[in-house]
Formats: sequence, C-alpha cells, structure tokens
Amino acid sequence: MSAAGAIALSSVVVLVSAKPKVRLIKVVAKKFEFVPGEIHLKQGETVTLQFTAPEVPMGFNLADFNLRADIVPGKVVSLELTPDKTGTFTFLCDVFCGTGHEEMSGTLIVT
Ligand SMILES: [Cu+2]
Repeated sequence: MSAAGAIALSSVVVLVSAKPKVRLIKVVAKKFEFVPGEIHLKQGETVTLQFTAPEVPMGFNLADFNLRADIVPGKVVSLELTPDKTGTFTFLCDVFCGTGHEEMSGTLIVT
C-alpha cells in the first residue's frame, strides 16, 4: 500500500472510533409481555430500541413520543429515541396478539 493510502485509511479509522456510541436496547415482544418490561433512559440520551417478536406479530406503541412499529417474527425492527422530557410513560402492544393482548404493556422511565 502507498503511504497516501495508509494515511487515508488511518484517518477513516479515527473518524469511525470518534463517532458517539448509541446505546442499543434489545426488547423482546413475547406473549404477553415486553422483556424488559421497564426501560430506563436519561433525558437527551439517544438510544436504539431493537425489537424482535419470536412468536406472533406484535406492535410497539409509545404514544407520548409518537413512536410505533410493527414487530414481525423473523425480523428485527429498530427505532431511535431521544427522550426530550422526563417522566414515566407507558408503551403498549397495539397489534392483537391473543388472550393477554389487552394487558401487554411496559414502562419507560426517563430521568
Ligand atoms: Cu398484542
């Protein structure tokens, strides 16, 4: 490799490692609960919520932050969230998934 090539490559490496890390939170939507059922975030902290549903199609609805997704078995769905307010918020499954659907919810706590 030429000297110029080596310099270009090393600057790319620096750029990549300098990129701020976004915390990844994996959430599994099972019958009939989200795991974890409680998610703790800091106000202003950007996270990626990564959803999977191993059994049947599910929904994720966090109305207070206008965030929702369909979660389909065999796929991974990612949503980015940067909470701009503190408090305790409820998220729900909004896709009918069976007998426990109405009680399927979780809590987001932003401090
Ligand atoms: Cu459901």
